[in-house]
Amino acid sequence: MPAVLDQSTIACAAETSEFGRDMLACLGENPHAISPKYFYDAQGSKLFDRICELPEYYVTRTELAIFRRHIGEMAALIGPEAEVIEFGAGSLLKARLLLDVLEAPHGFVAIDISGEHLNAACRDLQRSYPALAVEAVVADFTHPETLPLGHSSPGRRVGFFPGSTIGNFSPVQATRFLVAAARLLRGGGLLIGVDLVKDPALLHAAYNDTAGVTAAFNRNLLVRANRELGCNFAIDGFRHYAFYRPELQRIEMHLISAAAQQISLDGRCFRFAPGESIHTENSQKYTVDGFRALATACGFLPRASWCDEHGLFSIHWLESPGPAP
Ligand code: AVI
Repeated sequence: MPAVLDQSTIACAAETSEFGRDMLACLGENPHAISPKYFYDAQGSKLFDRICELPEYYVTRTELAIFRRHIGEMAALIGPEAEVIEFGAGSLLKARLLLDVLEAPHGFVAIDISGEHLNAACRDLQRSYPALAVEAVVADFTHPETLPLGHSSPGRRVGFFPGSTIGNFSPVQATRFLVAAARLLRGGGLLIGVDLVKDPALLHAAYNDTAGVTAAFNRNLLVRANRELGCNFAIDGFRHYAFYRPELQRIEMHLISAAAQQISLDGRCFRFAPGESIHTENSQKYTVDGFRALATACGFLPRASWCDEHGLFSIHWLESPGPAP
């Protein structure tokens, strides 16, 4: 993407890019909503890394503590010569914890839509584990049924999906993902991190940090739309708003228009009234039993679940019965 776009290139980007089409749909519909996947440009990924370090954001450090404590049991359940497939690739820190204790892992495949980040992370991993077959697959991991994966391992195929990213899927997307993953991982299983229902005050703090990093992460969507699509969002004209909906067991993130304003995209003009919202993310929280029931309905056999002592976060080992595909 060139640093400065002329108007015809921008109009074209709005029409032809997936982000452009989705933003047009978002602005044109009421209520306005867009997928949280558009948060993660280079700046959004950096802001998310900062969120993971925040004192209020318990998710990352709690999941890491559970991994560190129980990784031996997890590795024993997975067994020898596994081929590990990570859905989405962050720093691969959690994958390293697993690879360090697995018995003779056969291969590691990381799947992510962002090729640049993925390739760098995989090169690093290969340097640390020279005997391991490391592969980077640039693809949309939210659709496991479309992944171009051959099966070469003598051991089990094991999906690895930490971070509670499944919480950012809608209930329909989560079900579709788990059904497709159960098929892909038949004969093996899925090790998955899932955030839990908890005191709403803790959730509120985690998504409304005092340093304002989550607010910047939310607003970065508008910065990205201005840069890539030629929109004219006044970044300060939208307020970060995150709250817990107990009846749906989810955090919702919104951007709220502070005043009446007009947003243009692709030669069209969209009016925002004061208080009007763009719904940017859901973060679903589960109970341990609720998530195990969902996994079972999608074709998995939940074999083990681990939590921290405060019941904030859970990790599940779900087996997928039957012969490998
Ligand atoms: C990536 N995902 C699990 C994060 C979450 O907690 O839902 C994204 C996030 N949104 C705001 N803070 C963090």
